[in-house]
Amino acid sequence: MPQLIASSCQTAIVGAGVTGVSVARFLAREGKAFTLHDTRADHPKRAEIEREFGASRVYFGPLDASALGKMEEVVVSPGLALSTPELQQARNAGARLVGDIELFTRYADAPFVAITGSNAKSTVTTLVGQMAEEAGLKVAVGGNLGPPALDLLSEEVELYVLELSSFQLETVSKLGAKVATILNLSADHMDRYPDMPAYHQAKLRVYFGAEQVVYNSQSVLTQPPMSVNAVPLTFGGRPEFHRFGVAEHEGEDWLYWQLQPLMPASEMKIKGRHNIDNALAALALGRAAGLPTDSMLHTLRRFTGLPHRCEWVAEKGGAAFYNDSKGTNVGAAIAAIEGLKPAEGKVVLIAGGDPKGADFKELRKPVERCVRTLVLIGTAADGMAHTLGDSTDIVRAATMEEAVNRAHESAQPGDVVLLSPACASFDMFENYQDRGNQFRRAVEKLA
Ligand code: UMA
Ligand code: ADP
Repeated sequence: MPQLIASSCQTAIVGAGVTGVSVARFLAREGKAFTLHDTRADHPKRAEIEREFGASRVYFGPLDASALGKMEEVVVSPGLALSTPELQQARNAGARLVGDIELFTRYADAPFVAITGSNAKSTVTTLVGQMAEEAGLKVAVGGNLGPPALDLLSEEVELYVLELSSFQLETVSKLGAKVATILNLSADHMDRYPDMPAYHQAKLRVYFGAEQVVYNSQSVLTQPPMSVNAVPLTFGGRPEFHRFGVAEHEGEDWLYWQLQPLMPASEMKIKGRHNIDNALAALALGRAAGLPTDSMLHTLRRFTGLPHRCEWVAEKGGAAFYNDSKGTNVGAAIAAIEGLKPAEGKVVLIAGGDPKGADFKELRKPVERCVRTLVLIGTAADGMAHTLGDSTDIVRAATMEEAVNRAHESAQPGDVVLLSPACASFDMFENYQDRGNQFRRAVEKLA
């Protein structure tokens, strides 16, 4: 049915999820007219949203391309691909397609740090936020993690720290961050992008208009495509000029700034090689944002990590159980397996779920090397068994409780039992938190 929209309205918001609702509230506060659209006729919060914004400007069900095409601007939510035919038709008719991050850049007065990557975004974003707070700044942290960007806007804020997904970056033109980074790049969201170059292109947009850039010295794909005025800082690998690196000093691994040892990695509470990289990335971002080294190191010593990221849960029968439910792609699972593999024992891995178009063959080597038994759950189980079947022993489980029981039976004293699914959770669980919580409960039930 054609949507009759008042001609005075020049902005449409597409998507009535967390982002769309935050955009609508922001525009309402600014006294701007808008319409709000969502393709889901059965949107779980439909009644609530109609009540809040008025049923006459909220549209649920198929998008009306001609109504959207009459708008000056269409604010598209990250969960909806820009290739959606109605959005393309609207663009061809002259509407500008933007996202909430583009609106944020128009209204934010304080500088912001922009952090993207396939993995470690939330950990590094949280660390940089805590470092800024420790340094006494009024800081606001959000974006893909936690509160949507527009909800952070305040005149009081002195520094914003934003976690940005590739979906959010697709709709920014000239982001203009004070500091921008791609932390790492490995395949993810291959159900949304035609190929890796397309996913990479979206990530590279984080560097557009940045004053200062930080990238991963070990990954050429994280390098900015254009030159910037300031010398780029890098992180990871051997100590080097303009780099936060890692090297042995006094018999153990130390974090370094250039050629100067800063602190032993063992003083951090977060464990695994990947978390050393995360600490180095946060130091580089903090330095580029002007934070003092002392308060950054103090934060690193205190930070205990985020829930569901390589989180220690319990020790049962001599095996340590770790919840890495946020390990939702192959790169994350590899980092967790290699980071948590005990020197003597092996890893019993619980993996599987919604595969998001992933190819699991990169898991073969780490699984062969480190995994005693692979317990498979969810939609991806067949595909993973097909790709990894000859790399280790495979067991199937229908529920998280069964998976934990099978893993427990197989684990030897000194092993690590790790939930790092390399997949999204939506086929069996509400979200990754629900999956991690079910894992924890099942572990706690073990004798
Ligand atoms: N959808 C429709 N029709 C619509 C609009 C959305 O079917 O018209 C569907 C989408 O396909 C998706 C779901 O609704 O399955 C939610 O989409 P959304 O764009 O409304 O999402 P929001 O609720 O606004 O949440 C988004 C981020 N979600 C996505 O990018 C899918 C949240 O990140 C983010 O916290 C929030 O904005 C605030 O910034 C979540 C996420 O999973 C945690 N992100 C991905 C990731 O981290 O891998 C990128
Ligand atoms: P994101 O927000 O990008 O998903 P998180 O900080 O939430 O990142 O971490 C998600 C998962 O990524 C972790 O549970 C872990 O499995 C993996 N991970 C963390 N740090 C790294 C890293 N430096 N490189 C690769 N994988 C990592």
